[in-house]
Amino acid sequence: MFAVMAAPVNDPEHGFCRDCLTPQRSRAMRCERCGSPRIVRHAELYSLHLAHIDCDAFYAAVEKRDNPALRDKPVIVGGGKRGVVSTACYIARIHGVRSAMPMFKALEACPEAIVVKPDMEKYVRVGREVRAMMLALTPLVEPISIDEAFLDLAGTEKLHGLPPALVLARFAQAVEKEIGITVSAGLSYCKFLAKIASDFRKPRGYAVIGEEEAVSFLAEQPVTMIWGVGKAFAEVLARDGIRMIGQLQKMERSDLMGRYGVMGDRLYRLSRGEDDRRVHPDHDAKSVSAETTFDTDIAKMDDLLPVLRALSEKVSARLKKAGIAGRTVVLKLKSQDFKLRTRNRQLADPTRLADRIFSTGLDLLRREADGTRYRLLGIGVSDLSDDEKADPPDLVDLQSRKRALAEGAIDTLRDKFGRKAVETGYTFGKGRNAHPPEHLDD
Ligand code: TTP
Ligand code: MG
Ligand code: MG
Repeated sequence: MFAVMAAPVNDPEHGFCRDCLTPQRSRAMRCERCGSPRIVRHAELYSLHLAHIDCDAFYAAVEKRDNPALRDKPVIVGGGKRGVVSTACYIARIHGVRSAMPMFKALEACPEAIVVKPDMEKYVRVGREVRAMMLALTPLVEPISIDEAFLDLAGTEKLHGLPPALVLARFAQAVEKEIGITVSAGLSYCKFLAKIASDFRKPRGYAVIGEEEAVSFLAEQPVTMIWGVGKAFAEVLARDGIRMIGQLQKMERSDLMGRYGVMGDRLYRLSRGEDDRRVHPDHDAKSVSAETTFDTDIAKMDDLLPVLRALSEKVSARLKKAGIAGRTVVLKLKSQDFKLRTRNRQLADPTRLADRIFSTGLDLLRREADGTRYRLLGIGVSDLSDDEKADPPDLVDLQSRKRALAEGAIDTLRDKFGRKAVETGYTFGKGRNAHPPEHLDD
């Protein structure tokens, strides 16, 4: 029999399949297309956009990827000087092995485990690869540790042609395929619950916590689920008879603050699912810069200038992409005899504009154009911060305001038609390096 009326294809209650990403037309247990049981359904599935992603048994997963002989074995990564477990794969966890456990205890629990020494360099590299894939989804990625980050996917539906919920599932698949490890994802309306959700169905998990259910869901959870409630504070709460978040929900803010100070306020808000912290893009980097080494050494200002301009634009593009700005402009020069010169200048406000980076760099460069032949030129900004306070409208300097507006217009055009489409006066037809090298080293 055929259904008389087809249900709407994107009905959140019908959900989609995490394996073939097909939106479902009914509430059947298995995917109507591929038969997979991995269906996600949730009333708020297509309206939530705050995600938390965390790799599963990260170090161990990387080791298994690189040595297939380990795949079906219990694996513990750790040892070294402190003799503790860094992490254990999920097979070893069945036997009770946990992070931070002394190695001898872990081996008592799981004598057949294979112990692998940590290779931090490798984990950092893989962590960066995962992060780069996140940044392809949105610039709003806030790394929390080597293997996890928050992502705000609001407003990315047009870009991806999919709502955040599906983008997230597709991302998890892509990481498996391209990097060879698995991740778990949590989707919610705030950071607090997105993080809880990603931990909820590990490994290869995907969980959704909506606004509607937040309070009732939290009521059933232990207080240790609240950010900042560690072992010691949980004991303080336990002494006051508070073990579950539901108990906090029944208390007044003034009472909680009277007892626990600032932390009381946090308990009050988080217990009720109130968390308005935004996702702040990566501020780990101490500076953002670009540099290039010339084929032949350059001394003339006319030849250095277009290169400086191109590099400033590159730095600016990166800052804009990451939603950050820098307050100190740093110029770097290496002379023919490999002597390094760095010069910097602090601005009144942080900037992300190519024009301000360039003109400040130019001032610094003029003093160094003393006939010395240079083999390398670099420009960057440090003192990084959010771009919220960057480049305030400058009423005194109308000229710079105009340039900032023009730059916004150029960015829009470049987004649309590519970098080459718009040349500025400096990068176009001046000096020997009129067309700066295609490849600008980092
Ligand atoms: P986690 O994300 O906490 O743990 P995990 O990825 O191993 O397992 P899962 O997320 O699936 O529960 O930490 C990431 C890595 O950080 C972990 O692989 C190893 C390292 N780590 C330590 O070295 N010591 C620790 O105590 C913890 C918790 C993690
Ligand atoms: Mg992890
Ligand atoms: Mg983690």
